[in-house]
Amino acid sequence: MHKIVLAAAITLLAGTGLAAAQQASAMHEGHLNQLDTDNDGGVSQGEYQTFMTESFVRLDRNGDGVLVESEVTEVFTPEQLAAIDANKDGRASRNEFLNQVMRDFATADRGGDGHLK
Ligand SMILES: [Ca+2]
Ligand SMILES: [Ca+2]
Ligand SMILES: [Ca+2]
Repeated sequence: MHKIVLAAAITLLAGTGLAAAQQASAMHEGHLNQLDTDNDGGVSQGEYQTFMTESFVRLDRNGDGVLVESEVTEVFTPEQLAAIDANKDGRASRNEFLNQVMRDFATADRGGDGHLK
């Protein structure tokens, strides 16, 4: 479950917007290359955070700075949204979203060097 947000964002990047949950294990080299904006062969925390911030903006259709279920119905299940919604107010703020995705980054960064390769 820890890769849910990354998988959903990659789905957004790919332009499908559907079936993110089914693609939770689909983080392969081609996706990482798209996040690797300086082409150094790895995805740094900064590259990851930049990408995820852009993803948040794309998801937040009404631009109010929070994601509600109707905005993310195509990429998150209600359970996934609840996992992001740390303060349980029914909405995922930008900080809650970024906290979750940076935890995902740390989990995925098995080498602990701050880069995903
Ligand atoms: Ca890079
Ligand atoms: Ca919104
Ligand atoms: Ca919240």
